[in-house]
Amino acid sequence: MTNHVMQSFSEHIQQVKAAVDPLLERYHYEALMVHSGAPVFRFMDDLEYPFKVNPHFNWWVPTAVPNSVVLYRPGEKPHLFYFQPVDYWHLPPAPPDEAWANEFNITLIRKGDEWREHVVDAANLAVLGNAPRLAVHFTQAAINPTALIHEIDLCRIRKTEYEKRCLVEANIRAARGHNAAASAYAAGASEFETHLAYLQATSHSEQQLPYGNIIAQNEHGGVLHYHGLDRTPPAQRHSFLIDAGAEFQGYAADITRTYTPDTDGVFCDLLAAMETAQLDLVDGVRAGASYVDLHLKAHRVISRILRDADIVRMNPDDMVDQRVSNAFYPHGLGHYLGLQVHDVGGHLSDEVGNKIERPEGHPYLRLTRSLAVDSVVTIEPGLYFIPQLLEPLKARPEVNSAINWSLVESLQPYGGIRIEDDVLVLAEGAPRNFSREAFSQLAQAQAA
Ligand SMILES: [Mn+2]
Repeated sequence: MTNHVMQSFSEHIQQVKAAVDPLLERYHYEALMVHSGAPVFRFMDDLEYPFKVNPHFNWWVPTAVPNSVVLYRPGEKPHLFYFQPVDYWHLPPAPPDEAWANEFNITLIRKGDEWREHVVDAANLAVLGNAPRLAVHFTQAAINPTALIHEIDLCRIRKTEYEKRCLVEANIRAARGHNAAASAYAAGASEFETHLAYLQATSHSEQQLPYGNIIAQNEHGGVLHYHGLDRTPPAQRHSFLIDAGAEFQGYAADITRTYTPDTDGVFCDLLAAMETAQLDLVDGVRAGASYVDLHLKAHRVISRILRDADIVRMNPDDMVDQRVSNAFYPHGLGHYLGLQVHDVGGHLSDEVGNKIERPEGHPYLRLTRSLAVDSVVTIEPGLYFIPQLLEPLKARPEVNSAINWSLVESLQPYGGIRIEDDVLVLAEGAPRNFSREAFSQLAQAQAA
């Protein structure tokens, strides 16, 4: 493990405890139990789906181990029941790493439910997890109580120093992959070959990626979650969109870049304009700023780009008001990032049980809160030429006549543009851009 990151782990655990203590008191729980999750088997099969750890467990323990439990009573050292079976079929989890083991009292358990005999006082216990066996041991009310989870999720929005360092490492790892993918594309690779180059450079197996790579050439860039991975490159190469991440101790990076082999022309101009727009939107990530406002600003900026490129001959504000920009930019500006790629809390109100609704006409916006110091968000504006979304505009005579359809058709083979960075909200001034920092760190290392 990276020393520099783990130096801040002890402080992280103290902060997690300090966040959880008042919540347990408020809701009258004597203790919190977090289960890491159980493997899920395929239907009528003895093969498991790839194991994904309960992020609530990962918030406490920096490793993805199944059938394990953290039991925490305020004022005490958290107790970790760590699953290490005697198993000659599978590689058992490695012993707890000394870099974090000191923060816990640790009992190694050999069987799935062995922690149960140690968790005696179940009456005032809050249990977080989704292992089916939890329902055998606890009442429905004890498992995943919604008010407590709401409040814990609010805590998880603000990242500790340890979490920031994990996100930095994840970004460096992802940037390595992106550089390799860009080189592969420049050398004429197919989507599939580019994907393999990405895995090699990040040293991730497919299952370790925080989300499935989106590696899209030409019109595939206009399929928002494209996972096709064509084995042969297209005869004519117009564009390359890659949305791919990496993880570090459970924390995710989520980066998107778009390239074209063209050296001039409308798509080149659009790409340059979107790069400028994205950086400007990143600069708007300030403590206290409304993410909804930032998302709506993205609509205005993209509308201006559409007008300047002579794609839509309309006033940019009218484009936004009449939802024309939604046909070119049909997703949200981004989301929280952390242990989950689309991290928790995006719509939570500070008032427990309430949510902050999305603005009308923007059903895919994943974040509606104002930005708090130490929260991490993605900024990922996009501009696409998606036939299913553009076609309905033809039925609106005034909009139809404002669109330069021949130009739109010439751009459809390019699919689209998305540029995405991972950004930390600072107390004052412009944010920290983990993704751009990662790319420049790698460029400097290469130059040295
Ligand atoms: Mn994203």
